[in-house]
Amino acid sequence: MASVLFPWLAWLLVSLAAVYLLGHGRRRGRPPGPRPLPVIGSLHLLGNQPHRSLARLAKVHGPLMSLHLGAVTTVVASSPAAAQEFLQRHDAVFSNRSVPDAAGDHSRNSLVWLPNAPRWRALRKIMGTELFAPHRLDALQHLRRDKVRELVDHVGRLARRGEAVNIGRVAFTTCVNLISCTIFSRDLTSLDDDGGSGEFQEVVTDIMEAGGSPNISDFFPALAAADLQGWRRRLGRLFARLHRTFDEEIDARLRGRETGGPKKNDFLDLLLDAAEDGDNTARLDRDTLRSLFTDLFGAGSDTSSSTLEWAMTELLQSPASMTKACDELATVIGSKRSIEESDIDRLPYLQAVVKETFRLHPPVPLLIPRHTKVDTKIMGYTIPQGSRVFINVWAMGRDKETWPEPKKFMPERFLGRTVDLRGGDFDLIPFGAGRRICPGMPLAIRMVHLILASLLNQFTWRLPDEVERNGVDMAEKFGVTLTKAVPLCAFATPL
Ligand code: HEM
Ligand SMILES: *[C@@H]1O[C@H](CO)[C@@H](O)[C@H](O)[C@H]1NC(C)=O
Ligand SMILES: CC(=O)N[C@H]1CO[C@H](CO)[C@@H](O)[C@@H]1O
Repeated sequence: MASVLFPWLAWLLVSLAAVYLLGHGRRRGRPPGPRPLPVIGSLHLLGNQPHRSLARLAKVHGPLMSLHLGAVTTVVASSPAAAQEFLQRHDAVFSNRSVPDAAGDHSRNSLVWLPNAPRWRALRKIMGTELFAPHRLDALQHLRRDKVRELVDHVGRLARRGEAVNIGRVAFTTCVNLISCTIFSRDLTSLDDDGGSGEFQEVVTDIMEAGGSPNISDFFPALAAADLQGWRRRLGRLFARLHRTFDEEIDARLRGRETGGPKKNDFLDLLLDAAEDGDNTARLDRDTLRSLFTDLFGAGSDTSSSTLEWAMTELLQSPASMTKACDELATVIGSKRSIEESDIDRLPYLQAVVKETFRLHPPVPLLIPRHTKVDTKIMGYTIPQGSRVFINVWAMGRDKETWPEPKKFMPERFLGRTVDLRGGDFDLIPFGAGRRICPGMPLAIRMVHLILASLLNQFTWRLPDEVERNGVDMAEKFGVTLTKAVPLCAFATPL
């Protein structure tokens, strides 16, 4: 019997090995993934909702998967355990970015794209110990309080005129102004002047969209110099417009300082002070300031306002949660008083609403891509040098292993258990984790809670009738930020 079977078995083994070697020869030891096509690899599987397609692929290939996107090996982590490997255990190895071609010159001075080297570390240090330190944020909170009062007044005016409120739009303007108060002690846009803020919003959303769109140059680095689709040129123009605005602020402040004007102790003053200090590692020249401000507005405004729009969208479709959030505010604050940033600690249900919103609608669904120059072993697989690494927090938020009834908006799930959203708990990492964690997180957390609480504490909200009947269109638009494709408009009634 054995003699009959042997040649057949041998043939089977040899051919299996051949298939294996031909198909996977270049990917031995790498995380599993879809079989690539010639040239494009698996690009055709990505579509225009990459976070969703990658989540579907991860269901087949597992929480640590690798795929060829064009000429670039791309590794995707889709579970808390896999994310932890990259962002905690091997954080140092993966703390460089994979820089999209469209970033162009901007990446040379940008906190977001600079590699983990002394200059980036010096800039991060200024962020952590100066700009976003709690005492600094506290010192400027009166400016943010004024901006939120303006928002409430503006919504009140719209309510009296019977006009619907475009939540994303007003939230965006308010977030931009909260950030610009914190940086420049001044507004950059206004709620009433639709033209001006419209333009600023357009520039920032264009930058976010262009920055997030998968582009030929990023999958075929050899073609990047040609900038085939013109994204680098287009973004270059958008950046130039922002830089003009920032230059005006910086020049005016420098003139003021020369003539001995009073210090404002906002971010700009702190940065100008730091620039005058001897230590030059951060190299705070004009180009760097421009890039830094571009980063802060770019990374801070769309992300925060999109969170607010999704939070309101979910609450408007979940009356029980809306009632609980409003009852909590009525009990703890009362509609007579405006919310302070220090009140947030006393609003556990509101915090749960924000966490639940981050779980279902993480503003940065794949985090910002990491990159490594060395081969690294993770979960028994080899992550080859040169890989681009995505952490699919969108998939993690909807995984039924971690979250019972994952599709349901249910803030209560966060009441019984303590889940930290600041990078300490890998189940929920909307801000990333490790060395590259979002440095603006302390400001973002204040802004989002403050604005949401103020909108809920002063008004009751309802959807337009036809939307109430047909349901809210929940479609997403993928970019660096995952925004709502159809803007949410709702009617407010003052309490
Ligand atoms: C809801 C609001 C926000 C969310 C969800 C968010 C999320 C993120 C995420 C996921 C990253 C990448 C982290 C990683 O790679 O592990 C990031 C990076 C960054 N964020 Fe935020 N962010 C928000 C608001 C802000 C604000 C308000 C600012 C500043 C004003 C800001 C400034 C930055 C900067 C400068 C980086 C790059 C850091 C680096 O590469 O070293 N973000 N953010
Ligand atoms: C990160 O980038 C820097 C500068 O390009 C390089 O020196 C360093 O080796 C990189 N680190 C890793 C782990 O890839
Ligand atoms: C190849 C590719 O996906 N190109 C994209 C580059 O970015 C723009 C902006 O969203 C997309 O429209 C292109 O399809």
